[in-house]
Amino acid sequence: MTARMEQWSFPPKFDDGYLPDPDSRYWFSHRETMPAADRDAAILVRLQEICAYAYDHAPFYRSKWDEAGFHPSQLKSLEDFEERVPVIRKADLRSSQSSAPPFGDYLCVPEGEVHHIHGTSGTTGRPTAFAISREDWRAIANAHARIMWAMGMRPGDTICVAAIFSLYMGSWGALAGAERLGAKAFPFGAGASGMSSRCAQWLDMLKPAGFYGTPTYAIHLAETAIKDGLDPRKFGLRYMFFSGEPGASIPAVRERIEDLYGASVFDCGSMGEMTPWMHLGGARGTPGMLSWQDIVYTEVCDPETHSRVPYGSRGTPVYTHLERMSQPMIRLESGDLTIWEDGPTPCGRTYPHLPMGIIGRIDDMITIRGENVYPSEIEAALSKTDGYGGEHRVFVTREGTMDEMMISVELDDAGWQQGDERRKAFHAQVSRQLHDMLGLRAAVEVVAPNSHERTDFKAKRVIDDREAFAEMRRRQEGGSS
Ligand code: 8LQ
Repeated sequence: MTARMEQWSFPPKFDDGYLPDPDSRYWFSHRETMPAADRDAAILVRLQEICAYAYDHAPFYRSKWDEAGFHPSQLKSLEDFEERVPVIRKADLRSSQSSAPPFGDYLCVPEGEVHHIHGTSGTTGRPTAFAISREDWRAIANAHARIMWAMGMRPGDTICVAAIFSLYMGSWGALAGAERLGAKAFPFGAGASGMSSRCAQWLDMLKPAGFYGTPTYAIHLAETAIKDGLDPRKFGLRYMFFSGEPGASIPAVRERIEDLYGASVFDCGSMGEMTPWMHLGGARGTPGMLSWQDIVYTEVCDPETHSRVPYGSRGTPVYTHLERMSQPMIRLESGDLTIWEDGPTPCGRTYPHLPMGIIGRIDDMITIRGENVYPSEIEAALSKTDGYGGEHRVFVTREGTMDEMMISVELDDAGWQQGDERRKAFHAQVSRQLHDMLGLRAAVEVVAPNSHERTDFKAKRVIDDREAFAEMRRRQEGGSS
């Protein structure tokens, strides 16, 4: 069966001139639609190759696996992989890079082959460097072009990349895919002051078919365009694909963006480390995201045991690269939360399916009076409320021994103009929605449109000072003032 899998080899080799038949909905029709069990058999062989390769080239994996009593020759089934191969965490990568700088002892190619260096933002501790070889960059471009094809983008389409061009892999990954697809790449970027107005102006001029950014930014950009007297629906966008944060798989947010622009919205994205990060990525006809298992083998696992949870259940994705040679990630624990369903999907692909996308980071879950809630669920509830002005903030604090939450929500312009009655009604509506959808009783504040700051990157809507509070209390109890 592997004989019929298109461009499937180890090390990966791609025909950079290849394009599918223009009428095909699939880039690699066999790889995408083959029986899942046959694909799993091919994945097992690839995992054996990748593990042997990593064991030979990366002291990082060799020492971890020796310690865990695993040797690649023991890998006879996907269950062996799940049971015997320990997960790795971002902290392991950081510590490997601090003891073997700059790329860690999991760099499996000579440093001379490194073609791009990217990395994490490093806002929490030491940043991690991603060293991507030339061949891996080609693999990334090929994978992304393939997934963008599934969303409906075609050679010749103009694709605007409206995300910051820095170490962030989002913008660069979208650009690499657009280039490989034979699209007209339009790397507008983001991040400098005044760029949103100029972006709206360029979109109005160029009428691109595709747009990439974060969902938060797309909403901000539409608001900016409208303020500048432009109609985002006249940009002529047909496909908008998003990564970096929840939103594109939250129905009310997706509909809001579709409505603002008159375009189809697709969700994608896993982690910078896992580039080609579009391996979790949407396709025309299937809501949410697919897990493109022949690019990155994803297991949705119990966060404690790291064993796969049954389809239909919640768990955390654990990722393994199948088409990367420079810093292959083998069982990287994401710390995110999702639900997976078995394929096939409405688009005819036989991959597992994440109908709700990624719900959020497990660590971001907030517990208020025994109720657990994710920030994306609050966003979903507010986005469904008539009159929602587009931004909100969630404040979590500790009063006495109780955690308290307050949600500050913008009312839209039309509602705000209507005065007190409407504001009160909106307040009641929001409180009811939060209670009915999430079981939450939170204090609500209604504020004027544009009260909360907008961003061109990933939104940070939760302000949680419980840790600072606990920290202060510990200091006080420890006797220092
Ligand atoms: N994260 C990323 N994509 C997400 C999505 N579609 N839905 C919900 N949460 C998502 C370069 C790509 O944009 C991927 C990326 O953002 O990589 P980062 O910067 O390493 O951040 C990874 C985290 O962003 C994930 O663990 C998710 O929590 C979130």
